[in-house]
Amino acid sequence: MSMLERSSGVFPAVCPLDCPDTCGLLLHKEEGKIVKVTGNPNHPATKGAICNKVRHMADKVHHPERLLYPMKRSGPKGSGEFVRISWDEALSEIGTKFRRLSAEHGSESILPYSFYGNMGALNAEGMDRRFFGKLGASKLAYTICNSAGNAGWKYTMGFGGGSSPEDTRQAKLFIVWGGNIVSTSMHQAVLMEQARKDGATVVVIDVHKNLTGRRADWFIPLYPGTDTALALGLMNVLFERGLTDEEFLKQYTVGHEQLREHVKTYTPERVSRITGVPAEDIVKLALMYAETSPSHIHIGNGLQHHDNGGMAVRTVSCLPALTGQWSRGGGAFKSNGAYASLNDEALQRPDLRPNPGVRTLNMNKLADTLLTLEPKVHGLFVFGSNPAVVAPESDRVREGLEREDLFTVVHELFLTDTAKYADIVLPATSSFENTDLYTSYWHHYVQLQEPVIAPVGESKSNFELFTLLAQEMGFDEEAFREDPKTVIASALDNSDNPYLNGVTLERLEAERFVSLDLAPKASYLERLTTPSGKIELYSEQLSRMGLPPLPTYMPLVEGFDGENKEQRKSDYPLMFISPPNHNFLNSTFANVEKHQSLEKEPLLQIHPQDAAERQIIDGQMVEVYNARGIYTLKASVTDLMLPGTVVSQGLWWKGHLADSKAVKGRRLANALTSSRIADMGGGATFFSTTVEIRVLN
Ligand SMILES: Nc1nc2c(c(=O)[nH]1)N[C@H]1C(S)=C(S)[C@@H](COP(=O)(O)OP(=O)(O)OC[C@H]3O[C@@H](n4cnc5c(=O)[nH]c(N)nc54)[C@H](O)[C@@H]3O)O[C@H]1N2
Ligand SMILES: Nc1nc2c(c(=O)[nH]1)N[C@H]1C(S)=C(S)[C@@H](COP(=O)(O)OP(=O)(O)OC[C@H]3O[C@@H](n4cnc5c(=O)[nH]c(N)nc54)[C@H](O)[C@@H]3O)O[C@H]1N2
Ligand code: SF4
Ligand SMILES: [Mo]
Repeated sequence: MSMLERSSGVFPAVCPLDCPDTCGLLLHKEEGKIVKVTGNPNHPATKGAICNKVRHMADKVHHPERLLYPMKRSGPKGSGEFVRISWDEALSEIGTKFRRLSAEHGSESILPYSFYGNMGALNAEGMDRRFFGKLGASKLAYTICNSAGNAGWKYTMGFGGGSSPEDTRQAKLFIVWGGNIVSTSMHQAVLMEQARKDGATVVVIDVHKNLTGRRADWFIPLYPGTDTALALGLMNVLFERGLTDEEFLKQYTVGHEQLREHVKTYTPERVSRITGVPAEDIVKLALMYAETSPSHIHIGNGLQHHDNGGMAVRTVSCLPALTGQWSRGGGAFKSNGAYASLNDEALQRPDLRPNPGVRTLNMNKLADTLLTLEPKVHGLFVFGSNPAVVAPESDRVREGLEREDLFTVVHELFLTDTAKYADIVLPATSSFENTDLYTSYWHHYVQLQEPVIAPVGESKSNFELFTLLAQEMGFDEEAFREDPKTVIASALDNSDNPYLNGVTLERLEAERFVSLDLAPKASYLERLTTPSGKIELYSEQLSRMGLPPLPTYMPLVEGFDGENKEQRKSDYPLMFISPPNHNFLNSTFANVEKHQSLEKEPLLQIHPQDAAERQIIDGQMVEVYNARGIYTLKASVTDLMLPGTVVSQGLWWKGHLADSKAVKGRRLANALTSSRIADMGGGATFFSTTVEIRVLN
């Protein structure tokens, strides 16, 4: 009997969330329902420990507000008024509309908008890519998360993978740079603690003393967007004092002589003025980095959500080369996604697309895409994402979603703020109702999910939905009839990726989690895929793009550093940082009572000095505002940041205390953020945001 057929029992599963850890789970099922979620103790990397968010996942899967059937809009866009329809009606209405839009405006007037609400390869980037490709829709650039940082890493290192989790356990110096791993990658935090027990020093570099910073041996606060300068200051000390590994530099890097000259201007004194980090601390950290081996730098997502975010990650990722850490058991991590890269040609079938040259639209620009882009987008299909909450410039995104001439379909588990703007809402299964393949962008195990419970209500997986829509559109290729396991087998068959050797569907079925083949990792330094095949301290590629070829500090477009205080006299003299919180996952769980109660309510952390200047007292309701919008929430006066920076964690959108009449419509962090594009990779600039604050009257 399959797991699905057995009404009770404990069954293996995979955490589907967009989190590096990709935990092995156990689902406890009684009478066809999941009653409890625990960690799978047999998983080699996550070892049975899971976070609090997912321990309460059963509340989400069987939540009374889950969408159960297709619906059609019956009130104004955004009102949330819908009437039930059948799947047949829904599919036929979407098909009719898509055919008409293609005939009248061309297929590029249709845009799929999705992200990784479910990380499964088949549901997040499989059948959907086939369908919208064959349809000839506009392509989406998936840039909202880590694309600036990943690009920055790749200009330096080429290959999109770094230190393995197991290696970080050996570190004697563990630096967390712009990340909050206690909340966002708990198993990496466990390895950090184990390393510390064996004598490692933990340093956290952040604009805000987050939960990870509070555990650090040394917390180093800095001004937002100044990480490049800090890393250049460290390089200055390393070169000036002869602390670099010259043998390593000669053998494995290009551009070290130019870099040595270039960093002379980044003296600790100058870097101190820019970053707010005392000059003696810059020297101390450089000496610590030179003298401690092995060392590990965990590069988080925070430093790259900035105008200069690509360069920030590029610059930090040069550091291990300067001290030869890559040959001493140390290194750095930004993402390990590339070790497990699948056969995308087989999975996504780009060959089905009739118009390969069609435009690609940057998802960070959704507001402009809906409001000003020509030729217009007339059809929007959203799944696995909640852009009305998570995308920058949310007031304008919502204005775009209100367009009467826009046909919007949203496939979701819940009536999110985005779904409220849909013409057609379709119910989605949770990942525990599907078959899917999961890789991790942190550890090295591939996992299989098979259905444990039946689809709730009339919900359908993304995979099934797009096969049905393909039928509706009359797409008769075999690619739209393949079953999930066939697709998994072909996605794993990737001759370009030696790390996938021996990872097969059959083994996954028998073993559930299968390790990548790590033998090729022994020649990591020979496998770098930069144009020179070496670590590129100097990058010709960047030069050709009009960016500085050597790591170079560029001030934020919107924002200021300690050297550039004039801008602080502007209308918006504070920097607003809105990183994830502990109990939500982006906007997921923000509508589940358990998770809300753990977070209580949105808070604005403001420094006592900034609060005093504005006569703000702890616990008062305040309005954070700029030219883009207003966010109303409660002030929490604290010195966890340098003066000039304010922080609010979590993407709130539903049912919290601040969601009262007085602040209606003013409850979104992203009302304040800009949709400017970062220096590299088309990345988002959420944290390069300036604001002013007043007491709410
Ligand atoms: N609990 C929880 N876990 C999550 C998520 C979640 O929402 N909640 N989201 C998941 C996703 S999609 C992602 S991408 C990851 C992200 O997880 P992380 O890589 O940990 O990154 P963030 O949490 O976005 O930001 C980390 C830190 O960057 C800091 N920061 C902001 N600007 C700067 C700067 O200029 N310099 C420096 N040095 N620091 C700065 C912020 O204060 C914050 O503490 O987490 C994943 N895991
Ligand atoms: N201000 C600010 N904004 C940010 C960030 C920040 O730090 N600050 N972080 C950014 C980052 S790093 C990211 S990655 C993005 C994330 O933004 P999103 O990708 O939008 O992530 P979530 O908010 O988790 O929304 C995912 C949605 O997918 C739905 N879903 C889950 N599984 C499935 C499925 O199988 N099928 C379908 N159809 N739907 C499903 C969930 O119910 C949920 O509503 O947000 C970005 N926005
Ligand atoms: S969200 Fe991350 S830490 Fe939590 S269970 Fe999922 S993979 Fe594990
Ligand atoms: Mo993300």
